[in-house]
Amino acid sequence: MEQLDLYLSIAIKAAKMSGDILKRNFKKQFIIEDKGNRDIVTSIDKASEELLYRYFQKVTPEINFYGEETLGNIEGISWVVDPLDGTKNYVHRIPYFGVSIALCEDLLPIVGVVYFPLLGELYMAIKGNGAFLVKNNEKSIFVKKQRILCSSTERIDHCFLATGFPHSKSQLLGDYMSELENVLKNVSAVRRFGSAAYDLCQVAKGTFDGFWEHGLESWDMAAGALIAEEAGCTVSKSDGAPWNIKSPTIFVSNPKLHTKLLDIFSSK
Ligand code: 2AM
Ligand code: CA
Repeated sequence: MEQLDLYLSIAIKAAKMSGDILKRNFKKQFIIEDKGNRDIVTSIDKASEELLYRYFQKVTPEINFYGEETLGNIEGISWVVDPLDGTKNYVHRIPYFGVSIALCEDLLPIVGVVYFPLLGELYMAIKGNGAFLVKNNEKSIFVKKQRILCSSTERIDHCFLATGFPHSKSQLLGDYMSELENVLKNVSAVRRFGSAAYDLCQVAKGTFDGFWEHGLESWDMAAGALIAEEAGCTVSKSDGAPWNIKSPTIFVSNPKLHTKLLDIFSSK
């Protein structure tokens, strides 16, 4: 087995274990703490990260670990994880949440897994090998691994986009609102789900033609960005320059639309 295949299977196992924690506790009572800046963390985010940390330390002690709740070391080769992406959805019992796991080398993802346990969808990619979706059946058994591809929409006025608000960074709001106004005047529609990992996987699957957000963190997008790229998307910063997991802005779309969309963003 190739080394990256091995790391992918480790990431899938970790995502399933973490996803089980998220699913099991979804309807239960849990502790909600204030992180400041109108952000929150639950005892389930923490339990999921603890599990991921322990598992990765045990099976890949040679690899660094960097998670949203405990941080760590992102340099060199590192697991970059969001133990619960979509915490506010989770707290409000909305099923758009999941666990996001990326293996990164020098700030670029090379393996990515995102699992949405209530939707029964697990997305995965290895750099250079395409992107895949595996679904759960009614008995929670994973079936039907299928290759996923981005959309082929070419017309801006047909374009269906996802975005996220710069919720915790209010200094970004003014520019974002004028950008959003310009986008809304040009595209077919814009949706906002509250989980960057979900948005990115939906662009990878061709549901959305593109996604953009400012003020993101590495754990929000590392795995989803690789999955989108491997599904054929172009991933960049908003000026078209190469993206990495420390770029706070991500701009993802099918390649036919990318330059046209960048033009709309730069003409605000
Ligand atoms: P989280 O649930 O892991 O914190 C980018 O939008 C990320 O910010 C989302 O994936 C989500 O990650 C978090 N987020 C989204 N909307 C938010 C909001 N209104 N307040 C705080 N965090 C939010
Ligand atoms: Ca999170």
